[in-house]
Amino acid sequence: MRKKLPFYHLWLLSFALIFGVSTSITAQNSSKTLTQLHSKQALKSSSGITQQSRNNPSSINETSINTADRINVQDCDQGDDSNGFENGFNITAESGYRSADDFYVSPNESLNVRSIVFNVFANYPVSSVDFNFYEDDGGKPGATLIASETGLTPYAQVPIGAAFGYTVYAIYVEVDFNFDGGASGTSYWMQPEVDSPMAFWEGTSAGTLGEVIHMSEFLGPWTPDDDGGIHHGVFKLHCDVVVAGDPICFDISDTIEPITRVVLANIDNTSSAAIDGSPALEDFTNIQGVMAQGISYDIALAGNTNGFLCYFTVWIDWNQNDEFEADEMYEIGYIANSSGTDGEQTTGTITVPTSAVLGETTMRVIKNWDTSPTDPCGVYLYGQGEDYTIIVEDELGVENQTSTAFSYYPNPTSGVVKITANKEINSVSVVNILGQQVLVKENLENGLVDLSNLQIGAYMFRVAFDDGSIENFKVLKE
Ligand SMILES: [Ca+2]
Ligand SMILES: [Ca+2]
Ligand SMILES: [Ca+2]
Repeated sequence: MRKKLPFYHLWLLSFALIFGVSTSITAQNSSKTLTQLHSKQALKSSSGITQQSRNNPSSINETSINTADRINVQDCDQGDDSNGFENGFNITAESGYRSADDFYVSPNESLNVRSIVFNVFANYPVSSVDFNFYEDDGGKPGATLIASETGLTPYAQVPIGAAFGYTVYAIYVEVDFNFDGGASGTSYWMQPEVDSPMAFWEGTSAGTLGEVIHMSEFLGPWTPDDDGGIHHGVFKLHCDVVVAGDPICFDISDTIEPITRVVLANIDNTSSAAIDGSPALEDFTNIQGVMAQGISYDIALAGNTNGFLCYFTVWIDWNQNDEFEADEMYEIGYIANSSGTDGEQTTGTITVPTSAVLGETTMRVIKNWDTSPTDPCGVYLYGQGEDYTIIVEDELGVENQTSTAFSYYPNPTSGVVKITANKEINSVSVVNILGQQVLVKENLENGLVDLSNLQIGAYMFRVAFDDGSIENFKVLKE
């Protein structure tokens, strides 16, 4: 099993503390480790997850500081930006590890920091934040603690992405610290700690502000980050209390186990079955499905389950308010041990509400390991999302276009039922009152279904048309 459990992390943490397992901590038993995330895994992540293509409204995308221009920089808003969640450095309180990064106050300036924003990999929002500040001692944190604040409650923790099996949060903390630049400018070191089962400060190799992250293990000496000595912490120091950015909507934090086929109405879309071979949220909004108010449609979904059991849920924004609400959600079902190309599928029915707003709207399909997804904007460990466009049409308009003219007779019948429709019938299935399917017809000759071999009783007919619509009716066999 690969389910992540907080106590598992705590156990590992204890293990690490007792046995001194360097700084590398197994984040989850799917063989991922996060430390200091190893470079190899950082590479795997950057190749597997297309960070650039993702809508990543990171709040930390403001002005970055060029250290060469330090004398003239604005001290407010300094810090380094996210670079696609390359790496993480342990800042879990009481983990035995400390991570610190530096900032700078210009000569004859006093920097009043009123909010600090920093990016953290964690499973959940953190409970509280501590900040310790040290003087600079020749390019590393000095021994003297010059300022400290503990037990701070963030005023916002915004999910902005996912990596290494964790959600990435932009954490916003209101503070009131003053730092003096002195006559010739001064560097200081900020050491954040967070109360969390496991949390890592995002590091970027594209950072430019001052020195790289320095680490100290079990109160030992400070040394440059032990994953190459190239990573700066992702944070910003602000001289006002900044407004939190928008959260990301949907992501996969560990492995993209893809949706491989979606069949609904006139949509029949096949996509890559390769693990980590397509984006977490695949954009198929150029594909338009046409559905009519009040009509029911069969849906069939397939995917690569990577040897596990995966559930599918579909949302359609019927009221076109750009949100997927609970009454717009369809939990379709699950498949297990499917390659995504073996024909395994889960099926269901989606009935367009008669109140659905006419015109263009969005459908999201989410596949998730182990549990049926119920959050259209969630960050999931294993799976994929796909977005499509749905055109909602007026029921009358569709009937005028396609002239359903659907009928069946005789009813009751002693043998044959004749079905007529002005559109192509794909299949007919007949189910008895016990719910057992007793008859399936793929190719109807003259629309005739013969019940003469069946027992007397009531039967439910389900007629699926080539355009994806369906008709259900009951026939009595005498
Ligand atoms: Ca730095
Ligand atoms: Ca896909
Ligand atoms: Ca909606």
